[in-house]
Amino acid sequence: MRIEDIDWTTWQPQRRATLLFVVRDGQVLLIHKKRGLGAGKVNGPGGHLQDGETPLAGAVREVEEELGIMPLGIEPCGELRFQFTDGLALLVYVFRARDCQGEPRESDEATPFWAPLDEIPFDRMWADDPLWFPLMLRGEPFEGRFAFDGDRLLDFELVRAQSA
Ligand code: 6U4
Repeated sequence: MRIEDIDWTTWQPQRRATLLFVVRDGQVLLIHKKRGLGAGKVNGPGGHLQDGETPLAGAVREVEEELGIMPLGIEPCGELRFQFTDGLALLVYVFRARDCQGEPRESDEATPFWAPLDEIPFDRMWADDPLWFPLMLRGEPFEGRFAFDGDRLLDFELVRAQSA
């Protein structure tokens, strides 16, 4: 499956989800994800949106549920559209926060850790992450489209957006 094989004008996500990265003092707050889509991988805290919830509200709720902290100074960074060969169509809203209140703690969904910005463990993350992470860290809005077969990245298109 290639990006140009997908009709993005009619593409509709079955699920909408969030990712939020707290970036502070030269480090980014990541998690070892314990369950759900991407279990076993390193990622940011996040999860799927509830009915009627805005992306920002969902992102804040997920960080609070997974790590027990309140993100502060949140900015939207980008949108990622994933089409999986098994039919899953997923839209992910990415946010960045400049601080957080409270100490991140482990939950049944996630084990948190701070990673120095020059030691981000991309080999344990989704294959698309190294493509857009630098834009997120620089605060440059982006839009990405990705074709996946399981966790194998087949094809992608990544552009800078006017605003996230
Ligand atoms: P809940 O129960 O809402 O926490 P969860 O399984 O975490 O569910 P789900 O299944 O909607 O959420 O999956 C979406 C989560 O997985 C989001 O946090 C984004 C993340 N995710 C999925 N594919 C990804 C990918 N290719 N790259 C990436 N994150 C991805 O960086």
